[in-house]
Amino acid sequence: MPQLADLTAAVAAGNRKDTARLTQELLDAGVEPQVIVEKGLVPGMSIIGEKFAANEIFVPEMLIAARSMKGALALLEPLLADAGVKPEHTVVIGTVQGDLHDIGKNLIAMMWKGAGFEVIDLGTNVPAEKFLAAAQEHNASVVGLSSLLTTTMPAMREVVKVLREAGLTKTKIVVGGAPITPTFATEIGADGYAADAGSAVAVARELMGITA
Ligand code: B1M
Repeated sequence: MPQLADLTAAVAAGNRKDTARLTQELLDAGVEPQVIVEKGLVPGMSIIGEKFAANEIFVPEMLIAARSMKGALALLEPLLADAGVKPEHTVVIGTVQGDLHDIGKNLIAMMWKGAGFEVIDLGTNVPAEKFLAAAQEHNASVVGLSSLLTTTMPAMREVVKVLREAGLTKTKIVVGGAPITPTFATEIGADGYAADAGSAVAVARELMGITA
């Protein structure tokens, strides 16, 4: 049986074929999809991030690693997102304006689907007005905002401001992403902060008052 560390190495090497093969082999061996994500794939992206910060690799290598991870996530999505229940709550999610990172956001979307929510994914580089329009159109219970860059944190603040000014009383705002902290979430007036995909489910459920 392959080890999770082999998968981490394949992602970090940007080896799309090996990443997909090892993901499938780990699944076949009975390893939980969430474990594959958290202990196999995500650490590979962390290695990439460290190497980029140290100028050992550049944007093209980050892109290649991201493609490998996305290939693996495509294999895992049906398992992570299959709730088997009729959704009662709609959530809107997107990466804020100026930011093109979507792997973490996609993961949260999959987990929210898996938790039984209807997910409207607005993609990346989403302006505040688009979040507002989608929240109104779909009568969203939650709007989820992702930001991976310190430079796009102000865009997150702007979305919260626009949603608040529009007076959406029912809609809760959940924020997350590598540079986001609970303190920042409180400061900009978000209702919830989640550090990762697992806690994003817990936070959304709590805000919707789902206890069972
Ligand atoms: Co970019 N990038 N990148 N990048 N990139 C980072 C974020 C960086 C930390 C790398 C580094 O320097 N170490 C750095 C940001 C520094 C900073 O602002 N402090 C950085 C930079 C600088 C840049 C560019 C500016 C580089 C350049 O052009 N010079 C550029 C910006 C482009 C833009 O957005 N305008 C850029 C571009 C790219 C690529 C396009 C090449 C590619 C993205 C491909 C894609 O997403 N389709 C990329 C990548 C791959 C990364 C790293 C290596 C990996 C990101 C990732 O996918 N991680 C990243 C370094 C790192 O994160 N260690 C880096 C895996 C993913 C599962 O984790 O997204 O953190 P993450 O999501 C987590 C949590 O954050 C949380 O849960 C997720 C699951 O656990 N979470 C939420 C995320 N959203 C949430 C929402 C929630 C709740 C939780 O509620 C709604």
